[in-house]
Amino acid sequence: MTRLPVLVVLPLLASAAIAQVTTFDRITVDDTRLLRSTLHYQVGWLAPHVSGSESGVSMQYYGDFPWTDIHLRAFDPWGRPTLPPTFVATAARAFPTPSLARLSDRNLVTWCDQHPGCIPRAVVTDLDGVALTPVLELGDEFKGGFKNIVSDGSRIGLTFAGGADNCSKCAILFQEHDLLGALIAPAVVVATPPPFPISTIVFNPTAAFLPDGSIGVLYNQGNHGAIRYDVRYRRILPDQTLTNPVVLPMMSDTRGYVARFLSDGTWLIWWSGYPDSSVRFVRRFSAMGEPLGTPVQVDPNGLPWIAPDGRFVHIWERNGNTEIRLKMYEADGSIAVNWFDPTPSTPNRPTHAFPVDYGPYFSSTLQPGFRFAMTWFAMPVNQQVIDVYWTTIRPLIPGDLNADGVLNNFDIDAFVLAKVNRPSYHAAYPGVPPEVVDLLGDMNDDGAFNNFDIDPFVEAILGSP
Ligand SMILES: [Ca+2]
Ligand SMILES: [Ca+2]
Repeated sequence: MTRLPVLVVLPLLASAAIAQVTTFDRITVDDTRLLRSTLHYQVGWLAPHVSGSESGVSMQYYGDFPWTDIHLRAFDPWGRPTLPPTFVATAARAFPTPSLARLSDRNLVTWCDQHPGCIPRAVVTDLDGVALTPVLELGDEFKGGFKNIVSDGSRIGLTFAGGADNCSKCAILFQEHDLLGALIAPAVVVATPPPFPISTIVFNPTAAFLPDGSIGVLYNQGNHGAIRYDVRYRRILPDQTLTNPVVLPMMSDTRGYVARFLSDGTWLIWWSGYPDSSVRFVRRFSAMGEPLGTPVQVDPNGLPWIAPDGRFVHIWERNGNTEIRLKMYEADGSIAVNWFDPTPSTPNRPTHAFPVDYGPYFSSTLQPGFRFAMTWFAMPVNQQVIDVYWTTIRPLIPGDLNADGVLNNFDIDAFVLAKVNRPSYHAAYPGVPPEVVDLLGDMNDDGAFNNFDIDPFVEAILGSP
């Protein structure tokens, strides 16, 4: 999803004066109702990178010229800002590639600093953006970049695709830190390519802390000339020794693979096929790297974001990157919501008006329960101010007035309270945005929450698990 920040050539007029109010609306795709929230503002900032956890989503980005000041913002799961633009640190050079990890109670703000190559630096902050550490050097021997940041709640793991002498695809490394960034153990070299053929490379690592105390690391290895790559898997045992590499039963093209270790203790791996690069698959694998089930073919368009519950979203920049489309999948690979445009149209901006050369630039994350969050630029041609949007999409479950993601008996009291005494409802459910109550209570889909919704609510409750 990364894209070179070519937008910098444009004058960025700081005009943050417009009110920043999150608005909510409902969109319907086939028979699925979705709740969308939108925050729109106009500022000069670049290279956003977002990361989510159960507690919400944080965004790391660079402020106005010269684009060395690193800032944070944060949002609750409804898309409302919880942290205004907050300065964190200054990088030594402009556009140090951001890579953020939001944990349950803190942010690991990382960037790839200085030329040539990359010196990985980081600051740990709390969720209010207050730095808990000075700027940390995460090691300068890698000359590569972080590819993946993971945490089990007590440790932070970083994978690098790097190597000596500024070689970006010569080694896969993993190193482990505590929650304040202190190194726990020296970096482990997980993979280096064999000396022959010379064009063999290793890259694209993904790691996870496994339930048995070991660390699983996936990576691509293959021939750069033939653009065919294995996906390999090794585990780092608690004594820092490595298991033998397992070659997983798949071959990928240049798009490689995308993987996530799920909360049920399995890997979900998505890959782009080889030699037929027009096909994409997902498949489950055990924590040991054993294939489970059979590969499921998914849409050939887009790249996936995988949530910890195994649900995933294909994100497709269609028509020469002028449109953003989403398609949502259940954890078994079946389609949950077909392609739709998540971007709202505004009076100032015709839908999909991305100038082809400049956008859209966006970064996104997916949390369990199909909670998708995305920041994106929309920049109509000839307009000298960058419109920035924060858009969230989540299933709109009619009747789920306690907003726990399911409709059941526990919603009865909340439904009645919302219907008969709205102030008491807001007091009892302060986490639910007042603007979405009428959307949640509209059982019969007529655009209003009123007495005609009572019977459909009762019917839905009787039919619920
Ligand atoms: Ca509920
Ligand atoms: Ca209604």
